[in-house]
Amino acid sequence: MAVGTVGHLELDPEGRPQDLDEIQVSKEQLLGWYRQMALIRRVEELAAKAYTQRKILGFCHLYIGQEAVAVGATAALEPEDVMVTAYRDHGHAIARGVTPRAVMAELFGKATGVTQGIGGSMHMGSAEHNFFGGFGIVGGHVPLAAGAAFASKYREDNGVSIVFFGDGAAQQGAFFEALALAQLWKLPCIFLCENNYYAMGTSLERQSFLTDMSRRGDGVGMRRWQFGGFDVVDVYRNVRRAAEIARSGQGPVILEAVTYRYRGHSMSDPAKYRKAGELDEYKAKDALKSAIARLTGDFDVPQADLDAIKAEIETEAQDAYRFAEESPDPDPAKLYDYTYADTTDGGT
Ligand SMILES: Cc1ncc(C[n+]2csc(CCOP(=O)(O)OP(=O)(O)O)c2C)c(N)n1
Ligand SMILES: [Mg+2]
Repeated sequence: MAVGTVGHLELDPEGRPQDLDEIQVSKEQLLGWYRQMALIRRVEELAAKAYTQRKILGFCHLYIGQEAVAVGATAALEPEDVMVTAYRDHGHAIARGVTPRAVMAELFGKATGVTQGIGGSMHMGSAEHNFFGGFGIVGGHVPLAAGAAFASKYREDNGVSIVFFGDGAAQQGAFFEALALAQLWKLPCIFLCENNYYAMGTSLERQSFLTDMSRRGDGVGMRRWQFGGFDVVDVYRNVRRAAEIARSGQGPVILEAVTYRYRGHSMSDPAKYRKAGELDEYKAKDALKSAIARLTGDFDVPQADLDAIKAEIETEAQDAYRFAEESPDPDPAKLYDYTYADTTDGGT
């Protein structure tokens, strides 16, 4: 029995905890999440502008439309928990606490970027934030989270790992292997599929028989459920419950957040493959609109407060852009740092 629809997918309630509404969310929490989502979007809008001006080169995959997933999921975890994601990673970095300055400078390939301008758009990462990337190999990053979860279990440090991946990645071999071992060893890991309906230009129905990727867990006996990923409060509640399960030693959980990306796959994709009207249908469920509706409806937040947040965000995003523009390029002498080991003087 379906409990509702999100887009053209029926939401499957099987396995989903029934007590999610009991998880309280305060006005301050929701204001913070709204601010983060709006900031991520504005930073990416400016990144898109910089890309068209050739200030950002190489690949650049925007997260616009999916912000509620990264923000809600990050809020549901502890700062010590390990987070791993794919190449659509700018929003996850900011949600994890990396500054917009460090993200934008990384996009510009500058020395002040979060990975010193060496990684670029697809390889955001910050050990300080327990944010382990940012990976370009589709599905290849999923076992890394299982490995981090293994480390947590081995060290008994009470940590949980989360990995974000796409619907396309849920077809990849390394992904299946990670699921199998994580379940066998009852690792504290959350596998979170951001199903945005497309793997590059290929729609979900054309690339997968099953369209609820949480069902990938069935084959290994993993706890799994699916939820709508447009409302940050929903995301928070679902991931909170998954984290409680994983942290309590009951083993991993695989979740699917149904979401949608507004832009093309990357900056070079005009996204002409979409069905007519599809984009507008999803924009009606927009994460920022949903948060505003909750803030004004449930918490009586006045419009003036929301306007003030918007103005702050504009200042912060513009500051990040200027900072990136004015920052120095990386030192060419450091080109091979972190690529080759130094074997001079007997080093190995
Ligand atoms: C192993 C591998 N195969 C193919 C590619 C090329 N590729 C880059 S992104 C992508 C689609 C992935 O789609 P999805 O996992 O749904 O993520 P989304 O882009 O929707 O966030 C493909 C096939 C790659 N980077 N790595
Ligand atoms: Mg996808």
